[in-house]
Amino acid sequence: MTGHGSRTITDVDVVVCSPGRSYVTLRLGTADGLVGWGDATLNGRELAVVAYLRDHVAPLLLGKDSSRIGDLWQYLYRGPYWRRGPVTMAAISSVDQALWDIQGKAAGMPVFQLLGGRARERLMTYPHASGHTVEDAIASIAAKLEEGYAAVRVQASVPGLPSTYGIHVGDSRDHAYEPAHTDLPDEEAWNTPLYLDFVPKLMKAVRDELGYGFNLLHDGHHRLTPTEAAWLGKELEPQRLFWLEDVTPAEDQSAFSLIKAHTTTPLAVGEVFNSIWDCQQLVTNRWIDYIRCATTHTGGITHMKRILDLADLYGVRSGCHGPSDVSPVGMAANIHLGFAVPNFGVQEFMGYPDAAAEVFTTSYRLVSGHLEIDDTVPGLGVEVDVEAAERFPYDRKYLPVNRRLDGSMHDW
Ligand code: CS2
Ligand code: MG
Repeated sequence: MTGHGSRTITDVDVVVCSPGRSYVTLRLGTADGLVGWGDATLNGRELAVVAYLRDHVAPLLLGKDSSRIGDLWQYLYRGPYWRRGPVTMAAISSVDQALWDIQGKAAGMPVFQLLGGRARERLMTYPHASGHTVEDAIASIAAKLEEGYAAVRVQASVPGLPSTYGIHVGDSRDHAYEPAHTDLPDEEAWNTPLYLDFVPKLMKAVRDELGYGFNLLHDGHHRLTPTEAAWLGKELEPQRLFWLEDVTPAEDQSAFSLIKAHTTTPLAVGEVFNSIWDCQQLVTNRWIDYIRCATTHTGGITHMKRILDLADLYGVRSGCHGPSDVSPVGMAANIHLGFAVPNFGVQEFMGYPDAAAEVFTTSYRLVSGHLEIDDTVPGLGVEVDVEAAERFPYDRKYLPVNRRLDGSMHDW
């Protein structure tokens, strides 16, 4: 639908910057001067989404009515013949977020008000704790609990492997810590027996030392077979985890039927999903407990709301992906949903490099390990300083790849 009114989209820009991490941010402007921001960051493949937006989406948006959020979503999803996939869906997500941002600004309301209004005072948040030894990992969790967090994810170096993904170097508040992001992919080594031997010992030591008064999480990064995952879930039952994440690659959704049949450890998955169809069997068969999709990669607020509504019918709660490679704009979209939906579970919040704060300012803030939001700021509440962004030109980085000890490729 072409728009002729004040809400007509008159300009479309894509801002690419790397203030410590790389971010792709869509800017939509309307005839009446409103500006909406959307996150289109696809870690390690950023420029593919930039091209999709600039070359194929921007021409379609100019002249459209920005208030028709649902119809524009359908237009971008059904229109191009080719559906889904991370590049397409990250692009659609950013348009959708920017349109909700504009809608909120036009209404003078924060987006969560448009989604049904505040359902809770603050969001439980989990950070990453890690260590090269069990003792270091426990100290890292203890420091997070001291800060007020009620939930903590823990990873530790697997003895016998030269390196383990997700372990911080230096101060864990230094978000340059993911040593993983390099000019060409690092090669990491993987060995399942060593991992399966270690993780139950790690989790038992954590509970023995720190007790059961907080929510404990662990991420498997898609590295086990369904049978191995079922064994690990059973083994960890005495440690009463909040969740065990990404135990196996989830292209094969039915693999989770086997895992779920064998363990009461709650399961979370979905950070690499990009549509409701990736979640459908997992949710409707009750094979998972938490759905991890991020608003940035799963079609924006419009589509995430549908996923979370479907999930709620089956007792599945949200646990939106929130690493530092989802930008503060995408994080805000997760947070507005989190404040409004009935089935909020937890919000991952890994934090951002200090330089990111020069580019993005937010109306949400972290207070004692929980997220709060300012009721008075309309839209998504994130402003982007484009001049500051220019000080941080795009810097291509890769995640590591993962090889078994015999040299063959393993899952991420
Ligand atoms: C991780 C991420 O946050 C998580 O749960 O799995 O750190 C992930 O490795 C990165 O987002 C990859 O882009
Ligand atoms: Mg993960």
